[in-house]
Amino acid sequence: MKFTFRWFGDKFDTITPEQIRQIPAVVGVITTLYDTMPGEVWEVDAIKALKARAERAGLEISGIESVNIHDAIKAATPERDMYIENYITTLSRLGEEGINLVCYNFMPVFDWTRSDLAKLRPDGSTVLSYDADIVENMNFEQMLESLGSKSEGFLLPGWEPERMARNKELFEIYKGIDEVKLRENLGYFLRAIMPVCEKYGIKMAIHPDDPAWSVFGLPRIVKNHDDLHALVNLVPGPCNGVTLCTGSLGSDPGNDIPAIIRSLKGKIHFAHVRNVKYLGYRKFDEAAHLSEDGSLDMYEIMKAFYDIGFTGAVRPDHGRMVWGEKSMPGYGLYDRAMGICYLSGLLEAVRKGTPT
Ligand code: DNO
Repeated sequence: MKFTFRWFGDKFDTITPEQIRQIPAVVGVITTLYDTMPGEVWEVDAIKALKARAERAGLEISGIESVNIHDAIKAATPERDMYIENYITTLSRLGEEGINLVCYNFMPVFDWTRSDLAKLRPDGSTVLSYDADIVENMNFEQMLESLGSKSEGFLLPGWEPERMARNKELFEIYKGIDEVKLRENLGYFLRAIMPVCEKYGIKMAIHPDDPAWSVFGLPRIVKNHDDLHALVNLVPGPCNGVTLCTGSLGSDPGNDIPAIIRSLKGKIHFAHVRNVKYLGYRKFDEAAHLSEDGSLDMYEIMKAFYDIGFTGAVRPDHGRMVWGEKSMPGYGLYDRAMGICYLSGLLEAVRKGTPT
């Protein structure tokens, strides 16, 4: 397993690669060109500059999260082939730079959702939180407004402002798209990009839907064990795999995360490891990474990754906001750095406790 840390680039992040370099065990960043829009072709010079920036701090680019997918591809509108061509060009440019891991999602219109970005905990830290009673009593615009007002001026990863401005039009294009159709569209996309992925050895790692259920009536197809297996069977081959995000899948207590990890041996290309605390039906807070702070057994999770021989990139995921830090919601330095120390400690314990 290779420990990595998400970094949004000098222009958007409060954290520097030099700081990341000092977190024990971290060898690389997971990053993106955060000011490109879904569908845009990435400039070669911009990719090279990003890589050089990470390398200047002694880090590699371990993967891209994300090369976002244009809604025309997800909804199969007439422009989808053009956007797929653009995506292929971007992949080949990344491949030329030796970047061989790409995380993406196939959630219609928007990425992850929460009802609160800074819920106060008894210890004085704040966390991202989801309460279905709040979300289901809002329409999409109200939710956008509410998240925007709570983000303290920081961009929300995955919520591109330009895309959000088109949200009405975007909801329209998904009329008539159910889960079956959405999965077909994903298959069409994956079949088209697999040749370039195989040429460069680029592992495509789909991110699960977050939370793991449909929100605002939009179809969602990466929620549980069966969805993940449908995805890997959709297009066989070494480059089609998953991002095993314990927090997204873990939002549904019906998902047995260690069992899902074991069932996907060889198909997990990337891991996001974090904890969640269940508060009731479709209600949860994000927690510190520590098992006892939430509802997931983090030791069993790390053991499952170890047992299947997972050697790919792993990163800590959303942290609490602690010690007065101000940063993108979920993406402060301190709690994620604590998280990575804990995860690498668990891994050492698993490794030493497993007979060879
Ligand atoms: C949230 C992230 C997601 C993830 C995308 C992948 O914090 O885990 O935004 O990056 O869904 O495309």
